[in-house]
Amino acid sequence: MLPQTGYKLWLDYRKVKNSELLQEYRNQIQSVYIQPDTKTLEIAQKELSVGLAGLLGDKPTFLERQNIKNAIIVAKIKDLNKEYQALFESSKIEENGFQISHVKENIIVTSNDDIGVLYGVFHLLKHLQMNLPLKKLPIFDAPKIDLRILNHWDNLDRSVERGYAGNSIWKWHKLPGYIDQRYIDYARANASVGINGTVLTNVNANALILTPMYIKKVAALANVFRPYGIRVYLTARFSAPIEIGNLKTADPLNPEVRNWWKAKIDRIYKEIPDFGGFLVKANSEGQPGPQNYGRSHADGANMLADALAPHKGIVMWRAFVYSEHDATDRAKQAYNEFVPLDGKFKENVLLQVKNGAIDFQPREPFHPMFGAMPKTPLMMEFQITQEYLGFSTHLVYLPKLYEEVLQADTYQHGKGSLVAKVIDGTLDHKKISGMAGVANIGSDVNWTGHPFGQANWYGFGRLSWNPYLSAKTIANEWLRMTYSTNDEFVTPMIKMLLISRAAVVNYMTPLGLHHLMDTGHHYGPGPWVSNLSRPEWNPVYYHKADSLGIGFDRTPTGSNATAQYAKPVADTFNNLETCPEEYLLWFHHLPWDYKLKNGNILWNGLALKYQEGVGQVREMQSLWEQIKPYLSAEQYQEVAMLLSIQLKEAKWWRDACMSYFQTFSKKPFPKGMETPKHSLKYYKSLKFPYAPGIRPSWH
Ligand code: BDP
Repeated sequence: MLPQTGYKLWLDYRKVKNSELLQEYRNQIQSVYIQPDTKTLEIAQKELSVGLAGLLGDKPTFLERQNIKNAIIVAKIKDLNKEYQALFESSKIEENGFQISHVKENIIVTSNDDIGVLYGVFHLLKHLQMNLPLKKLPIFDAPKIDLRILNHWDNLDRSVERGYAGNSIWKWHKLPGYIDQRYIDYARANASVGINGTVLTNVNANALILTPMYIKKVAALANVFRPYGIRVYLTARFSAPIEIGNLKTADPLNPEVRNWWKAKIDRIYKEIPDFGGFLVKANSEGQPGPQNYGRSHADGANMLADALAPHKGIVMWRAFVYSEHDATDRAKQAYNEFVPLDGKFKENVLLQVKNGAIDFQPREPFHPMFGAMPKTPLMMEFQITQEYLGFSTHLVYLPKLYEEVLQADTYQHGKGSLVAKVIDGTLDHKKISGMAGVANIGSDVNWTGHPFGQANWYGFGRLSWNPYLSAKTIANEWLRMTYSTNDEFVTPMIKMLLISRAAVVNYMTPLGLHHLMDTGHHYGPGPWVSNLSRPEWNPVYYHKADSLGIGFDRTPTGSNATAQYAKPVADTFNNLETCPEEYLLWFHHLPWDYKLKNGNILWNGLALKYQEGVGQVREMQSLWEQIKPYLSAEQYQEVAMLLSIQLKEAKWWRDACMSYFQTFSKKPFPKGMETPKHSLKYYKSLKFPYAPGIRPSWH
């Protein structure tokens, strides 16, 4: 038997073990009707063939007629037999939505469009993979968010910024002639969770991707992805007209610049008729942008939007901006910059906003822009790759983080104005909606480095389809599809996934601390770092520890960042009685002997939170031991090794941070916290010059 490499992701289609259920499936769905008259339906047919063969042990029979019994009938509504059509026409299936129902001893998978049919097929296969009884049908489902997009921070030299799973999967040098099987498997995996777009290149963009040679390569990828319902997008470097167009300026109001982009975009659409559009990082961390010419973000975005509009392309303009020339709290800067522009963007512009106002920390309160731009479609940007979360070494189940943000209440229009409703566009009746995830995918055999990183890709896809799903539901699906349907396996594993996010928050940045990571690579702790050129790149900027206490005062006595939230939210955060303790030091600077809700003083409470994080990793280890019998030796061993590194590093975080903070608090470690093994000097001396994921120039 080949070792389980993880390459097949959640689409392993293992044979159903329960013999009664297997019999039920075999009796009812051994044959299939599908007319593969489009590429998408061909893919659906192939998936059914592979999936049913795996799950039932025998290849299904494909039939030519619909008047059959005990079969799966897969077709668009308009291609169903008249008698079936009548049943589905009235059910008003939305675009790319599907319905799976029992009709006259058959199971019908249908939709108005091919992609909806393909999604339905994947959904039916998931139902079987999870070993659910067929009587649990019918199922109606449709995506609640229009754009469900992966962002690859992949460079043309195949390095991946913040990538921890090997090189980029895009083999630019061999494209367009050579189509790697990975492209197909990637598209298939994405389609299985409803992801319908991919930005192929890094937000720190390279203008060369827009040259004819590269556009041909992009077109080849677009051709692979099209039948899977996936559109291709690129990052646009704002200064491209200068760099590859020989113009003297990239001023968005300059007619020559506008013409250059128009011609460039028209050319792209000649090669890629369904090109999705651009993702742009402008005037952020050294990237060029409209402000270089005294223009606003709206001027820049609208210029591209105008050129894309005739082709139905869109602009995703990133709101991740902050400036070293701006002395205001970094957490306030994006809001200050963009909220006054609400209503000024063209219809095909979305602002892409990170989940929190700083930068993909283990925990951040939701970004205040989410409650503040009723006239502009706001896309969520989550990070799937674990830049600040232990790379692909630590097991951290991110849907828990995503769920927390999506369920947060902005109070924009009173109670119940959830971030999820901002994102799916329902809160202010937006015409277009989107969610982006910074991919954790690379050339590693198992795609994501840590085998459990796959759950984060899967979970992002599911939440971009339906932002109201619970992290627990998603964990249950992924575990059953990927590993085993045995409850004795699934129950402890759900527990492990759900505590993993709390664990990382506790052992890295508890009680609202943030950005304590060491320089450049962002891997281990570096709370002492204070020597970087930009103040807001230094951890000391964020924790503000001193002899009196610790934390960032963002209330009206401090930076007043809380004023960017709706009043009920601001009031909750401002008031120490009501501020959730998980955000305490995000919003307040408090004395070391401040009394926490459980009666501990802050210093002791902080230490015990770090300790709790370490304890949670131990708990994850013991849960992993418990499910050993359900795994192959390799599967068990791989994660067991990673968990023991995670434990070691959780202790490292605790010991380094607490030893450093102790230089201010001057208090002893409380009972219950294990004593650090090394001196602060030792922790400060640790260096990781070749940690993965950073730009070569930063080494
Ligand atoms: C930060 C990363 C940096 C990215 C930046 C961004 O450290 O590599 O370029 O975000 O999102 O988290 O633009």
